[in-house]
Amino acid sequence: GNLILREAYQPLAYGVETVDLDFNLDPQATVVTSRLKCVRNPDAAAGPVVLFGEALELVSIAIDGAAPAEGQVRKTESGLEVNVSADEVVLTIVTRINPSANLTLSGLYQSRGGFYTQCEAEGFRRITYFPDRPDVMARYTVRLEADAATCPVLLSNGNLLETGTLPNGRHFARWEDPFLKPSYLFALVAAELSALERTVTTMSGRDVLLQVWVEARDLDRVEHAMDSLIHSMRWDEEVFGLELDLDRFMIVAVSDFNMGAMENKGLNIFNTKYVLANPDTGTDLDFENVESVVAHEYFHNWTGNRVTCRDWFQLTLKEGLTVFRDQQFTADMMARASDSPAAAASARAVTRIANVRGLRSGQFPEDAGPMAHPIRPDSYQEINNFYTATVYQKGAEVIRMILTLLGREGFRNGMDLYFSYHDGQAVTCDDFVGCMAEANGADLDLFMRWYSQAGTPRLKAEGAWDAATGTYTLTLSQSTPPTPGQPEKLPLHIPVAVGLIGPDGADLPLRLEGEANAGDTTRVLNLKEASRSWRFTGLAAEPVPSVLRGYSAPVILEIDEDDERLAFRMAHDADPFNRWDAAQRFMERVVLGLAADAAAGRKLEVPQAFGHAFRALLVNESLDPAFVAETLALPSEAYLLERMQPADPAPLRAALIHLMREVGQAMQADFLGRYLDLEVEGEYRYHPADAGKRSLRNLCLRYLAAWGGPTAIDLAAKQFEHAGNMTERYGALAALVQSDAPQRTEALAAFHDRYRDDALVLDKWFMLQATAWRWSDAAPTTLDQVRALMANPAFSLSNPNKVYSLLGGYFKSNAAEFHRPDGAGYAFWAEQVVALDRNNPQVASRMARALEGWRKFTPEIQARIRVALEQVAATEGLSPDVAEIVGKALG
Ligand code: HT7
Ligand code: ZN
Repeated sequence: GNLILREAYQPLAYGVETVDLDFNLDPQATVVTSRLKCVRNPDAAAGPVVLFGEALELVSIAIDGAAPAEGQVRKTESGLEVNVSADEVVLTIVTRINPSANLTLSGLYQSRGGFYTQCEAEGFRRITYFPDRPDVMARYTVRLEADAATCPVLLSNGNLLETGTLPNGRHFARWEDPFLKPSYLFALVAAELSALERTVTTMSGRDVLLQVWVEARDLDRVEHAMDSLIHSMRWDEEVFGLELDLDRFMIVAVSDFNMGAMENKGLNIFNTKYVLANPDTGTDLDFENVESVVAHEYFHNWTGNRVTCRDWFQLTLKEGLTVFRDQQFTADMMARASDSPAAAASARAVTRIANVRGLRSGQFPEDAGPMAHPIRPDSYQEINNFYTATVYQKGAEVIRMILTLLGREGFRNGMDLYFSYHDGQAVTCDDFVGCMAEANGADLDLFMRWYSQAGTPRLKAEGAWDAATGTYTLTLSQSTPPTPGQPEKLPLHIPVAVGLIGPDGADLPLRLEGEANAGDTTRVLNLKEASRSWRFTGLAAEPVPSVLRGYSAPVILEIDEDDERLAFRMAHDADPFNRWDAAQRFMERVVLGLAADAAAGRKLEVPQAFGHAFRALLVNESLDPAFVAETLALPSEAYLLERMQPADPAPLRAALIHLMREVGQAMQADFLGRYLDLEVEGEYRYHPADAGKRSLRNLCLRYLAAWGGPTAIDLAAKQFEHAGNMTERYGALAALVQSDAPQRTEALAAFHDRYRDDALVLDKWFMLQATAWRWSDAAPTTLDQVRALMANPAFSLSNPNKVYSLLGGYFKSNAAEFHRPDGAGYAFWAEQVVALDRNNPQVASRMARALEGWRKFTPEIQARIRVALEQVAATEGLSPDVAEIVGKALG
């Protein structure tokens, strides 16, 4: 494929000052007239005006109002080049496009009769010829004309200037965006929608209009998105002093969307999944996701829009930073609802745990596979493939480490400096880190390696106790495994938060050699070399180290801890994150041990020490239920496969099933006791305290259902029947789907009937069946079920949400079924990837990525996967998106 290199960046010879767009909207033949004032860039080498274009029909082009001279406009592989000699030139370009035939969901497309755009990363060039790069920032005006009956609402970025009616049942609207923006932030919507509206006053006293636009039938599900938007605005004002800069801010929900949402200036467009939620249709998790995605897109207004990326290699500049901001926001929102400092700390930890779970199951596999890249990649073939867990989640971890190094105030000062220097500009990650360093007089040169080195670093911690001197020496060593194109790795600057726990379980005040007094109980040690030791003095007895508290760096911690020590930290670690992590480590050890036994045909037995430690947490009523639920939930299969060498899904699944069954049975009375105690009285509200109870309650139900005794199945069926909200209904269904009891079929049918016309809820129904574990060999295979579900009238291969739920669920969240020994899962994968690729390469590529980590499996499994990868790779007319994934996988 065509490789784009970061080092090859060059500014364009001509930028654009103003853009005036006119859309005559029609499903099959939309005519776009674009008037561009192009201006020579004094900092760039001389050259033509470069315009990108894709899937466009050029109707006409005029240069300063006149027809071009012979040879003045040249067609290139990627668009047009216009040769001009003046420093300023006005191009008037007319193109014709067919939104109804655009199934890529990039550019201008149709969904349920309306028109919507998605321009990031390179969709604008599918609308009109344009220097479609983020470093070209311009002022936009937009005129929209459409059929008034089918598209009564006409929206674009910025402020509404004028509306009016026209002959032939048509109408128009004119919009103006007062801020400079890159083309990827352009948006329009023309559809039949209704809005929930609020007016709020910003910190400087301006009244702004907020609107959430949805189909009229969904108006009873938008309140939470609106509340989330208002909370986000307040938070950004309070924490970063950042205010909404427009008079109007709009969110629009659309059913067909490739990703979660898009931060277009003043006109955020969202996948319905991240807008719509009410107690009957959305789980607590859905409410949480809506809140964080609304916040994420809103926060982009400053980190992304006011200051944007110079080129797409800098994507983490806006994405890592904005994910970091939305994670901080969520933690604050969770903590705010707590009634004591300890509860607030636990609530924050629960947010942190969710973030780290996501990193371990989504980003670690990426870092260990053929697509491994630094948070700022050096090259790509298709930019759409680089909206990755590495750029987003690991990018957020890197920002979080900067906060750890500089402290709250220092970080805020760095942010302030960043906006003072770069507002209205398209910049690089060096610019951002440069501001952080300058504002704090800090040296972040070594830290910059986090931007250039791929792979998950291993951090080894070893302790040595000297009873004679009361000294504990902690040695930290680091190494990063090779990744494609990066055989050798250099040491990174790793902030390691450390505590020492005394024999009674209490944290010890820490005193490093040479210090006069003991200080805090958690200290950040800055590891900058391959290995270094720290000596803690003044200790009365050998301490238990608690390393990498709060997960202070995105690394894999290697520390030798026996079962007893893990149980001790599960019971006592004062850092709630590490307390959870101790439980995860214990579970991982037990599960991988059982998997090895299963592979060797040995009898499976859960170690007693684990049972005791697990039970102690289960029955501990003084702990936040949300936290307990996290500590008792198994690590994800995706993460465990990463830790298993070689990965083998079948014995792993046998181990997981065995563990859940045995624990469920052995502790049935405790699970039942907690289940009964945790019932939430009163009307549903989305509140962390209630959500935590529901979460632990549903977890108890899952363990009980895993055991499978008749009382357990009855309990789940009863919860399903009497559920007062979706969290309880879905929790019960998720428990029942595990069983082979007749109640499983009944509940699935009842759920389907109740929500037969509700696309988002049916996505859950598809997903649950695609990801279900088979608890008996007598049950029909999941592949047969997935195939059958594809024939359901509610399923559609052209709706990304459906594909992500059913096919994504099967390919990515059901390893044992997908990797079935006959290879039928892979043949199905190849068939679906190729079919999807004909219409929507972005979605196809996301499905294709399910097999990128194939080299971690046993040789037999690899041999079967290779066949499928080669089959896809050999397909004619493959998109660059899928070609890059399978090419790198095989390469
Ligand atoms: N910045 C947005 C990215 C996005 C996107 C990228 C490629 C193709 C389709 C897309 N839809 C949205 C989302 C975000 O990070 O906020
Ligand atoms: Zn984003």
